Amino acid sequence: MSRNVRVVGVPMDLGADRRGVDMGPSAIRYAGLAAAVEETDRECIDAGDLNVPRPETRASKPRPEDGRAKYLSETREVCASLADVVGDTLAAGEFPLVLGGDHSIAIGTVNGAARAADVGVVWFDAHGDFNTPSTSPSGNVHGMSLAALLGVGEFADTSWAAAGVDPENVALVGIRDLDPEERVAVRESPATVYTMSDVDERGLPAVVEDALAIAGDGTDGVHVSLDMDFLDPNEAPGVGTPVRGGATYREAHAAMERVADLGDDLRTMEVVEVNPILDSLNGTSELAVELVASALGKRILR
Ligand code: Z70
Ligand code: MN
Ligand code: MN
Ligand code: MN
Repeated sequence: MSRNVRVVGVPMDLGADRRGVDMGPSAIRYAGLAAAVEETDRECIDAGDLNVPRPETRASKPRPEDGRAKYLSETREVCASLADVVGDTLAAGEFPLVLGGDHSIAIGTVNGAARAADVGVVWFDAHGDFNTPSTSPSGNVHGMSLAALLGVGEFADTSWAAAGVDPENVALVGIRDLDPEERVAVRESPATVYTMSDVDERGLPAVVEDALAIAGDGTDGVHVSLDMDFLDPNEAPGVGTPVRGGATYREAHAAMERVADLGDDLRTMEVVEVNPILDSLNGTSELAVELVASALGKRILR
């Protein structure tokens, strides 16, 4: 794989309560993203950031038609533009690398990725992001994005799932925090869930190999969605919703090295939920950059 990388920043924090993830794209760039990408023998082109409305300029109370989901219309608009940028980037033969922002942006990335191809998804996260407006305890869309993409519950009648991703081709990895009704939805879904218990039993590389095989089975390519709270808070303190018991530094690198084995079948990637305000000296962004480099094929012996 030697497609040039086009970086798209999405300073989105409409989908999360802990304000600060909107600064993620800047922090990841400051941590040396372009240089790290270029070390993998690709050109790194920066497309800048998409426009995202400031929450202060909008009503935070959900519209009656949105149930408990906050800023759902604004999120839909940003995700529609992101899908266009990702679709155009792929059409131009480049590799879209999307920087969040909160995890609601995956709705845009995956819709763009799936525009001209059949894609599977591997979702690295502490959380399932499988809530719907009626099951969400918080009303935050970043906890609903995978459900939206797969047309779960009330999302079945919406355009969110336009991507047409087959849940059989979706695997979640690193899961350790599910809300009660979310747990039911995720168990009912044909998507495969690898919890941290599976990781403990089998080791992360073996779990990731299975997850990638599920996403790649019969599809044209794989989208990798990396929520930085997949990692343990000791490694990645700069995230909005830290959950103990996550992947270690070395496990996360090993996981991304398996991702790199996909070669050209890795169609798109996004890194989300970096919160520089809660971070320690930008370390979480530095780790995000390292993990992107591993996913793009950087090796210790080169
Ligand atoms: C909770 C909710 C969530 C990410 C937190 C949290 C969801 N299940 N997702 N951080 N990335 O509010 O729905
Ligand atoms: Mn998430
Ligand atoms: Mn998460
Ligand atoms: Mn299929």
